Amino acid sequence: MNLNIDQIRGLFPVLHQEVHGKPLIYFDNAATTQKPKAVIEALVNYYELDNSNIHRGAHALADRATRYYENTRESVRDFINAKESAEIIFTKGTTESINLVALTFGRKFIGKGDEIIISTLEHHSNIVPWQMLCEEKGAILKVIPINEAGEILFEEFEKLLSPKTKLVSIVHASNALGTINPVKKIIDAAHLVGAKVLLDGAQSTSHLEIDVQDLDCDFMAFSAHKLYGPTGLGVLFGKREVLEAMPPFLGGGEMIKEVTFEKTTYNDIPFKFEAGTPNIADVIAFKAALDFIKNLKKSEIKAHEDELLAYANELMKDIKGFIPVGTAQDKVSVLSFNINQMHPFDVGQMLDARGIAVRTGHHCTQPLMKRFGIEGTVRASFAVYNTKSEIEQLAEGVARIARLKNK
Ligand code: C6P
Repeated sequence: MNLNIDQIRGLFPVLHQEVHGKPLIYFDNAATTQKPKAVIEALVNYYELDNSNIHRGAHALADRATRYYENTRESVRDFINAKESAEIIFTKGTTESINLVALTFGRKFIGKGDEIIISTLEHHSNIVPWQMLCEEKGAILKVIPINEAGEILFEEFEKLLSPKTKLVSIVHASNALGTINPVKKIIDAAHLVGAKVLLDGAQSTSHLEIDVQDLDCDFMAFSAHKLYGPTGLGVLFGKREVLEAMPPFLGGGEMIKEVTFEKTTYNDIPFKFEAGTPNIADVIAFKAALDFIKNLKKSEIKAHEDELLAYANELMKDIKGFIPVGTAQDKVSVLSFNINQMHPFDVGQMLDARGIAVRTGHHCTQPLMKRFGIEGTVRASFAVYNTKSEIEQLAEGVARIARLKNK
């Protein structure tokens, strides 16, 4: 089956507008994807028909809202093939999911002299929480180096592993370069020394089939807003036995079984990690995003995006002054580049004037930019609703901007 991209575009109201008098070309999908009508309608329906607090009301609206909320949990379980929906915790996003692990698992199980391994490719969200934990506990942060293409050096990773390694926290697909890490191999090697593994799935979940049972990761963190879903919502997957061994994250309503002034007993997972009234509306609407992806099939989405990336590379490679950054063999649809002697922000502004939305800068990966000796890049990231004709317009824009500089 070939995807009908025109039909898919019809489902995204935001795409049909002009910016600076030009039709919008949205290539900032790694920052956040646009939302299909079904997601927007689910939000409106919830507030118009079902708005109610969940898990505690004795009335029809509360029952309905609770059922829809838990339906999404089941959809997420299915989406990543977790064993049970109790292993799915709703958070504010990837950032909060990673911090949750650092502040609960990390505080309990990582101590002085223990080691945490991350990679050069990490987003700040997967660096800073571990630095904070290391500072607090006297633990040590180790970093896997990468090659010029932006691929981790697996042999170097193996050298870093030891019985002192308590956690490997690694990005599945890089937001800045698109590199897909060999996570299955990484997880297997980490488990051999008894370390747990957290996957940062912020950029992989919208492009790649995810099976957490097959991967055997202990944790996976991702955000709904990069998956055609609402902002302010994320997921932490954790294996039951690991989640059960962890202390709670925030204290408050919902995460308890019984409270007395002397002692509190905690609720079962996943509720132990969901204190307070959660982001009910966005959780409910997220199901529509997951259904959208499921209906199209991930493999079809990936095939279309791969084709767009290959076409972009083909059109750009001969542009004088075009410098690709991140040329890994295995990539998601991220094209990061610079134009000789131009500041990425200036390039971004000139593309914006043509209606083309890209992201510029360090992409919250400053150590990675430093590794390449650059301040930042221009990043065009593609989603299922992008077209070859949009890629042609990007290439034409880049060629014109590069010519201006070369004059
Ligand atoms: N990257 C980008 O433009 P939040 O903000 O919590 O939803 O996701 C954080 C995050 C963590 N890891 C990776 C690999 C990411 O790409 C992101 C978000 C966006 O690249 C915003 S900086």
